[in-house]
Amino acid sequence: LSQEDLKRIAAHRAVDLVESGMVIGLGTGSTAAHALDRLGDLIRRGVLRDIVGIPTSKKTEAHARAVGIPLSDLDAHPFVDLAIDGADEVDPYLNLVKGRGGSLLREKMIEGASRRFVVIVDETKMVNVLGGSGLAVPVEVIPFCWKFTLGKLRQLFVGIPGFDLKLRTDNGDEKTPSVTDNSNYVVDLYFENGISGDLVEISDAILKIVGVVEHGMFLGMATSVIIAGKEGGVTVIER
Ligand code: DER
Repeated sequence: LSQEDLKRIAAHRAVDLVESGMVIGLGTGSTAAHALDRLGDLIRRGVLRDIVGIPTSKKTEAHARAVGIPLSDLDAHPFVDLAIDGADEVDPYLNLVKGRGGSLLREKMIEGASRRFVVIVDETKMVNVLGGSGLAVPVEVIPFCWKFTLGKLRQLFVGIPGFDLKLRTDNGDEKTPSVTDNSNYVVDLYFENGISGDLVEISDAILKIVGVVEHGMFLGMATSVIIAGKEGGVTVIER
């Protein structure tokens, strides 16, 4: 089974939890895309009715519209029944790293407003320690004086071996920063040996930096994780 097959298996298992009449948080990324396709299919076939989707990015909004999922937003639906989304990393406590697709702010808003937040991953996303994959932990920052904010983030982690950070750009040139749906920039943090220490304290310290909008650590938010293993077996971990 390919990684794409595993993503699809996990996504379909999550969509099995959707009932007619639900308000659904629609995640962003390649795994969540399979959930959108499945939802659209079930709505088109009349299996699911009166579904309202709350998209976590402009990309997801376009995809959901294309497959026929009725859409709204948090202003109209401040209480979401179930959010389904992928993750970049999942630790043993169901803490997540998300946002490598740049949608972390809207994802965190919508998933934070959801009664249930089901994370769908293939087994390659499981880590022992957040940041341990060596891939980015994103932080959304305002464009105004982003170098100042980047410096404050660097100060937080100075002295941690293997730490690095850099502005996310479209083509490696700081003159063309990647811009989020909210017209902000992203600074990617890298922890070669994973994030050591109290994740909540680290989260608070990052959020205290005034130019920081939000970060990609989703702590204590997932209510369950659906993991598709390489043989096609599915493991569900409930919080
Ligand atoms: O950017 C995001 O938050 C995505 O949900 C990401 O965490 C998972 O994307 P993937 O399903 O394409 O790996």
